[in-house]
Amino acid sequence: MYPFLHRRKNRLWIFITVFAVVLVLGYKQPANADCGCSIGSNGIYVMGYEFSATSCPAEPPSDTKSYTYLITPINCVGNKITKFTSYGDISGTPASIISFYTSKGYRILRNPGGTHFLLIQNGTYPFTGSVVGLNMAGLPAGVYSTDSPEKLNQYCTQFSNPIDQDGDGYPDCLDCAATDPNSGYGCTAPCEKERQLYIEFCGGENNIINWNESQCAGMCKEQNFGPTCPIQ
Ligand SMILES: [Ca+2]
Repeated sequence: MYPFLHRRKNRLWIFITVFAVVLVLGYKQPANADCGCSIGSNGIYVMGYEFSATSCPAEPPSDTKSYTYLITPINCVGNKITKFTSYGDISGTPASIISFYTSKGYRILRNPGGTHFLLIQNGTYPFTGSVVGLNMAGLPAGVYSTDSPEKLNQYCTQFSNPIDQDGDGYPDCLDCAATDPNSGYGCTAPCEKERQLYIEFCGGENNIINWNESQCAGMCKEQNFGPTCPIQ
């Protein structure tokens, strides 16, 4: 057998094996189930504020970089974080916002980059329900995250920038699959492996984009490779 063909056959088996493993392990629940809430035992549905930065996080992320944030008062309506009205915007660093609002008693849920905050009210009429799966009852002022911190990359109510191509609330720069509305977090590693293997098998990304069937050896039936891993 020609060494080239032998190598190609080995690659085919590696491809099939890894694809099967990725399919089994890489399946994720749709990300759109997030931005959820529930009302607590005191019946208070007024939650506080959502702050959504109008630009992407600094690289590397920094809590001392200044952003402009849209301010949205939010309520919990029908188990969804819902816009109540608009308050315009504010400029500041993640550090300054955290410092100011914790001093006012707020419980702050933040994304890793510091571009998205949910400020949950406390005091006389505290919100005691859950926010993105986190139970707020009795929680003191402070900074909190969720079990998967990237869940909080999903903006819940309003924003126009950064761009969100698939409309799932995760801006492109915070979305692990920017053209798949069912994937917003938790898919980077398996998707990237799957994508790289696909590109390698087909002898380069151009062969996929231009759909070179002989290079792809009959393995690649669609330009978009599976529901969670589009070629971007
Ligand atoms: Ca998105």
